[in-house]
Amino acid sequence: MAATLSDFIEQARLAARSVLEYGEGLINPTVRLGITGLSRAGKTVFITALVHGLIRSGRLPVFEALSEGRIARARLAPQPDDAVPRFDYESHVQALVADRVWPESTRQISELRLVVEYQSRSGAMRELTLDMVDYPGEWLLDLPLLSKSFESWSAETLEMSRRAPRAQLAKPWLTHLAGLDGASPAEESVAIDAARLFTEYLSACRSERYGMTLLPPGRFLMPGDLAGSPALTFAPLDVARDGSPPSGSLWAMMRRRYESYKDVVVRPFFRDHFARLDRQIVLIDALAAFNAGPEAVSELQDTFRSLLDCFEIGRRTFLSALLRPRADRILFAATKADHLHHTNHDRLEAILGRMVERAIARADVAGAAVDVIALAAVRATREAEVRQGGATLPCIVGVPARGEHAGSANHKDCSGKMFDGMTEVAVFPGELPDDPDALFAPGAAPFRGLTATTAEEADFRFVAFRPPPLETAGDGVPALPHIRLDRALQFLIGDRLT
Ligand SMILES: Nc1nc2c(ncn2[C@@H]2O[C@H](COP(=O)(O)OP(=O)(O)O)[C@@H](O)[C@H]2O)c(=O)[nH]1
Ligand SMILES: [Mg+2]
Repeated sequence: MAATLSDFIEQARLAARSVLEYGEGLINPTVRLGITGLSRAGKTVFITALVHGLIRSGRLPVFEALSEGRIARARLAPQPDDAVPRFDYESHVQALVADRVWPESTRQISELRLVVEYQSRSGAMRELTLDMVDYPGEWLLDLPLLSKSFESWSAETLEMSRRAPRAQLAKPWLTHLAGLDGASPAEESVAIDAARLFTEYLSACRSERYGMTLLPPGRFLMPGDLAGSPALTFAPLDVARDGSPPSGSLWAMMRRRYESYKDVVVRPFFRDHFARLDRQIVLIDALAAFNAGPEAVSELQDTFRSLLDCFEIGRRTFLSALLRPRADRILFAATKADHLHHTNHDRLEAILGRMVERAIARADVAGAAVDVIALAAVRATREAEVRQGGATLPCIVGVPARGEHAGSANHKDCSGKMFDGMTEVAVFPGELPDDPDALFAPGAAPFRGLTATTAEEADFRFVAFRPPPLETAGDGVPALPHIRLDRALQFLIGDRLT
């Protein structure tokens, strides 16, 4: 990418702040942890469970500082950024623990500071400040746009829209596009129509049935206060990759707005948030992809690639020698593993590992440690073996949320039934393939999801459960049950507490 003046200004600002933050870091060791994921991936639940676990000393045996008894106390403290909303920890805990409902969803960035008082392995008392930043994964997936021209972004987006199952969803937009001439005079009403049809296509791809995940520009699906502004009123055009637009043309207008989107949305996000992260966890609802079908699962693999590209782009484009190395640990976590029997947790992890392996080989995120994990920040289910027609099915037991439907892949007794939100049931969610290669073999269609069939016929059906009652930890402190939350914590901050 050619460096522009705004990139240089960006770098200078980043460098100045980095020096400042570095100075503060010497006095007060601080880890800035980014928690990202597409909407509904489980960010709010993850942060709430993590903070609850640390403040209440939950059951976290793999998290060494805690299991070795070296954490004296963890407490919330005022956050460093005045202009970022505070993560509403208290309400979220109230919802989860007292009301046993999932916290309400939020769609903006938020921040929370936690101070951990601990004893180092050498015996000295120390403090680690943990700043957690919760931001939409959609914004992260915008970073690759920084290195793409309007023309190459258009070409890539068009190419993708012609593949199954996107092609059928893209029809109205593509039909409109076929009638457009990029060289014709710019007209606002044409841009508005194109942007609307393009946005409708993106939002159809994201639906539960199709479960597509690679849908930039992120703000088209989450416009916030930019809704209706010119920076969001553009769409790809069918123009030459290396061409340039006649002045005053529709093409010139679309290109200018695409560049504005980068200036107004993507660069500030990069500068103010992404470039300052020391550690990163990316939460992924892989089970939503399994609900949708093999196409969604295979798209997840492309999404990983794009995510790893983001970290690579960060290093290549913006970081100068003055900046301390950032995001030196990246954890990809499949959330809601409690929707599976434990025999499937390892399979889920193996599938993710396989997806990331390819992505890492390509993205070359030199210098950062990358790992994958299947976890449930809050475990809403127990396990049970259920006998059915001579076979034993590995089931999970929980209270399905009110209004959820069971599919035929679930336990026979409740097929097609609607749940009341009070009754505990055993369900069989389906089994993940034990050989990840089977999923990604060319032309393989190893299972049926919502994309191809009905909920009743689909091979997987992950119903939503209500949050669980509290468990009591060894010392009588009530704790939220989880799966591998302690392993995630150990990877993300364990080394900073030694
Ligand atoms: N069973 C289970 N469900 C979860 C878990 N985490 C999230 N969920 C479900 O996913 C939904 C979205 O989670 P949330 O944290 O709000 O997602 P966010 O949009 O990424 O902040 C919740 O309302 C829950 O239904 C988990 O650990 N276990
Ligand atoms: Mg949230």
